[in-house]
Amino acid sequence: MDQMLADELDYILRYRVLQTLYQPLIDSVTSQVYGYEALTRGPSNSALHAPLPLIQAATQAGRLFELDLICREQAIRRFQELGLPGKLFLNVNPLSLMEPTFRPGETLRLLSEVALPPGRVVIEITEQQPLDDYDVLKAAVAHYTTAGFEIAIDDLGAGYAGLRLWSELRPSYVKIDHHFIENISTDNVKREFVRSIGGMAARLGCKVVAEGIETAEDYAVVQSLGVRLHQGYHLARPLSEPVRNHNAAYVVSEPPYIRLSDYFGGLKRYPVLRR
Ligand SMILES: [Ca+2]
Repeated sequence: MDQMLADELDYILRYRVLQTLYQPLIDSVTSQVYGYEALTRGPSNSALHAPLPLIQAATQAGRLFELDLICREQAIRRFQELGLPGKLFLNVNPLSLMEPTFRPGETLRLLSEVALPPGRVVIEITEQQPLDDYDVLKAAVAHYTTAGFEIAIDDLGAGYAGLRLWSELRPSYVKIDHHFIENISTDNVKREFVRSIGGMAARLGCKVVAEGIETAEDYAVVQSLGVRLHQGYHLARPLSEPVRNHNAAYVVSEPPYIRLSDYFGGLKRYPVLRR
């Protein structure tokens, strides 16, 4: 990794210059918000703004666990500050769960500090990360489920390990990757794929989330296939102060993004982390 990027990462982690956005999951039966997925962004003018380069840089620097923990902490604190309803879906990198420095009590301690019961938190584990040690992951996940958290398999169908993870981890949710949802209204193969995931999930007592719903046509098809929980730009964008009522006719405008240059030279005044 080049030095500039390493410095930028160091800066972002040190001063926690990260923003948490929340994207609602909508329950199509009640038309209400079911919960929110927390999504993290770096500063808007940084090469590490988008999640992927940020995660890649942290992985290369051996600081993935640190990044994960900061993201999680911010997501939980802000969720409670905003008093958001429903469940909080947190992306947790399986590699970070498997890191030797992983401290399992950390999240529980934080939740009790902000009085958020673990039963309202869903840990999303992506299937996109190649894994070689399922036993370690299973042990980490068992810790969470014993403590009362729920588990979701994220990006189902995007990688190679989805069905294996599903059978090993016995999640409460599977989130179907947006690839299978986009243009489902005109694609029979995608429709059959989603239909069979729905059938399998129903028999296993697992809830299905369709991600990446961007059009009314796709939304109608996914609903007709019996998928109850939905997420996507067609329904609600990720925002730092997201909608609470899905039917609300207002749009909350996004506050200006954090810019790195605002903080260089003015670090002391920067209110990054509310403790
Ligand atoms: Ca996710």
